[in-house]
Amino acid sequence: MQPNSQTDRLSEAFFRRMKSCLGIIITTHRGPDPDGLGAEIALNYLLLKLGFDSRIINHDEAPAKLAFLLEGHKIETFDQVDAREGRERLRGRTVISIDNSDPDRIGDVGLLLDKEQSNLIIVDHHDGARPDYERNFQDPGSASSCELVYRLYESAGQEIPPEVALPLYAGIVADTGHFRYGKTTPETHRVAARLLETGIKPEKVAEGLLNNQPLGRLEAKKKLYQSLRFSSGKSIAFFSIRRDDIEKLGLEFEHLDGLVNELLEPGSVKAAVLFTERERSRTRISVRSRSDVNVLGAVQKYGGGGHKNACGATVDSPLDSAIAEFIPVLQTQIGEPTQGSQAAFA
Ligand SMILES: [Mn+2]
Repeated sequence: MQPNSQTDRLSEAFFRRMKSCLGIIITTHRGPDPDGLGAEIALNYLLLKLGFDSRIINHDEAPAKLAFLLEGHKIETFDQVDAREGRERLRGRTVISIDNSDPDRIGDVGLLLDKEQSNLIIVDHHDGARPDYERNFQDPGSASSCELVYRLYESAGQEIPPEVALPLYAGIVADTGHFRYGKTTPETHRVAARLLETGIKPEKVAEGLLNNQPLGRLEAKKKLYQSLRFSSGKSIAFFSIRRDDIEKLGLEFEHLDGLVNELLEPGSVKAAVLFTERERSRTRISVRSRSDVNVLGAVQKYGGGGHKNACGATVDSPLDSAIAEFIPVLQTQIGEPTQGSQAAFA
């Protein structure tokens, strides 16, 4: 994001709204990722420093492999807090949803929202800002939520200590695909540079994000590539895996993160899809595409969301029907001829 008067105005409005809050709960989408976690940690640190009553409560526990981001920081789950303190005591607090504009994706933390969701504030960079944009702090032009939170530190004139710089940097690295994706701007690099100036080690972040996988991920890759197929015009590559196979390998679903990107390695492939069987009649569809190919519309047909080149949806269909239904939709979305009555894929 470019530092400009609009974002300055938005961050001013953000802090103005904070002033009337009795207490703050920071949360992120289910299945927390490095950007959501990094931005939560940094925002919570900032709000505490400014004297607010703030804590982080997520629906899901952070994945174990991201423990290196959480060192020295406290993130609670809704279940833990509910069991210990009772959810009633948390009512009336402002809920800040980070890296997520959809209240349905914050899981049980959404139970703390009032009927009109008037105690919800969104801090997010995903495409498709909500119509009540002014109330929130959203910038779809920003490469990451961590960059947005960095802007809040600047507006507040606060220094970023290394233990906060590390998760922020990790979120930026993760959401820009290591500074490769289209939303990576000069400002992204300037922010990253300032974070590195705190003395954090980029190799620690890279190893934590990339080379910290369980052995089973290699076995999962073998399974995935056995299932590799292409659309009839060969511009879509896709593979799939069953829940059973993931469980047998002792993996969680998030251990497959990033593998779908490998399918874009051939220059002729425009879009890539990973189908994951979540339950017998529930399938997760993860789509990636080349920078000039917008695939968001295809997943939005199924209530999904994300970015134009990286998005997903969860559908109530068994794995095989999800594949049979979605590939022709994606073909149409990217303009690949569906070749009349011919099968959509081989
Ligand atoms: Mn993000």
